[in-house]
Amino acid sequence: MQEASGSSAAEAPRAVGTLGLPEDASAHGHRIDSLLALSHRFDFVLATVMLGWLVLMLWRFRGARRVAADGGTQRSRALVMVAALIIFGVVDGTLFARSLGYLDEVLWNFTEPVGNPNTVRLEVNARQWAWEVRYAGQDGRFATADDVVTWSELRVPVGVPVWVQLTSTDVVHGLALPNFRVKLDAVPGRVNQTWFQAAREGTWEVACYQHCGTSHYKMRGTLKVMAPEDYAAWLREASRQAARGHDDSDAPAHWGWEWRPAP
Ligand SMILES: [Cu+2]
Repeated sequence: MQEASGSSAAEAPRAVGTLGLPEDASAHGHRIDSLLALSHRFDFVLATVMLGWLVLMLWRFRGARRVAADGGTQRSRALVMVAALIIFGVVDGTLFARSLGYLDEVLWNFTEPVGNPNTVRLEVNARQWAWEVRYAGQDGRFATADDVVTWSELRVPVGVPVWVQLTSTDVVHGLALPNFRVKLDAVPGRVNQTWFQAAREGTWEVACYQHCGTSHYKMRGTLKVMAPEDYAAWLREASRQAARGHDDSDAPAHWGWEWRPAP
């Protein structure tokens, strides 16, 4: 067990990109952002049409003293129904299809992290109120004496897949990496999985997105994206220190598990 940290949360930047979203520092986050942007464009067009229609009608009937709805004709009702179905099909159909594409090609597609020999694997244990992050250490295996554990500080190298397995020891927490468009529930008794890839170096924010108790706000951490050689050097030294300080009798510290296969 090694490297208790978490004091550096205040350093995390609050960069803001387009649409007021947190700056995207990931390889695939732009796909989420473009879906949101598309959704906003649909909203804008529909709101403009509806408000325009409202203003037009106010103008058209401005002199009327008594106006009663006549329910329209059969033809006008059919036209409204057809227009509503077309709008629903185009707007929701497009968003649905593109969301499915993202799920199939990125979020639920583990061929990239499984197949890439440089993939970094992390076991994350959420607890009230910190993120315990476990790295396999020099032997490449989890739940062994040279595992490195950091508190509320994730470290990953840039440009390679990061495969996360996540659980919780107490209540439901939510791992959020806003700059990487990652959100994943941490549920006691199960191991949830996701993956992402950092596009550039820097320090980013980690948050808990489930209200998990009175000190929920303390689950703010940092994600450090490092140059691969810096990451390797850090892990080598931390793993050496961890092996030296390993204590077999410290049962609560040994929460790691054998790496699970991809879902
Ligand atoms: Cu939490």
